[in-house]
Amino acid sequence: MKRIATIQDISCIGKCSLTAALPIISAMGVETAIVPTAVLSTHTQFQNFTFRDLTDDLEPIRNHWQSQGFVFDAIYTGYLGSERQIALVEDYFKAFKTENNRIIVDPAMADNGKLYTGFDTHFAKKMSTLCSHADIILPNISEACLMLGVPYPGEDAGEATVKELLLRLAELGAKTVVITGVSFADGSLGFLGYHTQSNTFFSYGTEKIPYKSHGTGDVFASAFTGALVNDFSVADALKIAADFTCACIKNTYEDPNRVSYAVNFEAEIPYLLKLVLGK
Ligand code: PXL
Repeated sequence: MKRIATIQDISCIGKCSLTAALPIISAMGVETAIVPTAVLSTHTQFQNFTFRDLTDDLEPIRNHWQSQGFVFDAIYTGYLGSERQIALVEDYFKAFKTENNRIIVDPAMADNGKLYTGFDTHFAKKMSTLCSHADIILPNISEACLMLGVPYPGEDAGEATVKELLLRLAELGAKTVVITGVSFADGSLGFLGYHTQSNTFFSYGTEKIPYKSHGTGDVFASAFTGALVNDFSVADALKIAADFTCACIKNTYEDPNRVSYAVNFEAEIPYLLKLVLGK
């Protein structure tokens, strides 16, 4: 069985980070080893959330895993709580990167041009160094701009602007850079990416649902990781992730009991498996 390691927080309520990654990647038939970086009562979009910092556990967990000789088909990181955590995650990359596996970094730290509570521009710069060690990075437009230190052009930034961001992100060093949440001229919403080795752009859009849900970046990155480890190409794994995420947002939008702080990804897991098994 394939196995990945994912390093991010546990938000007890909010269906993001590990509470999205673990069920989604496991459902795709991939063992999902987790490194919880913190335990929060909710994600940080709520007021007065609790935060149990687990930074001191990161090094002992890595040491123990190394002593046992564990290997991983991918290492996927999402929300990280501090610059120190980013440095400790770089040690995981050094310890577990092989010629045959891939590092996926989703620099989850901002949306709509604003950093999440608790982060500053220095943190964003540090996140860009983590991205430089990745094979594939998955920022949204806000995260891309914050890592590059350029002004935020808004969610409706045109393709030309996003392509410029991609070229600058590519200079950080990842093999494939992808910006998510891109609005296309035909009215669709999706991703625009750039393969550095072949110097080529690629893109994909799905129906734009008039609803913004929290945690969709984590759902996208998790489905992408699961599909990639299931031997889909980067481009096809990204399409699966986009189709699944779109279905999750649509499901949430159509749910009369929806909550704004979480996305209904569970209901669409059967659809995700159809996408993966139908290859
Ligand atoms: O979905 C990204 C995310 C993950 N983890 C925590 C968050 C957020 C976004 O707000 O607060 C703790």
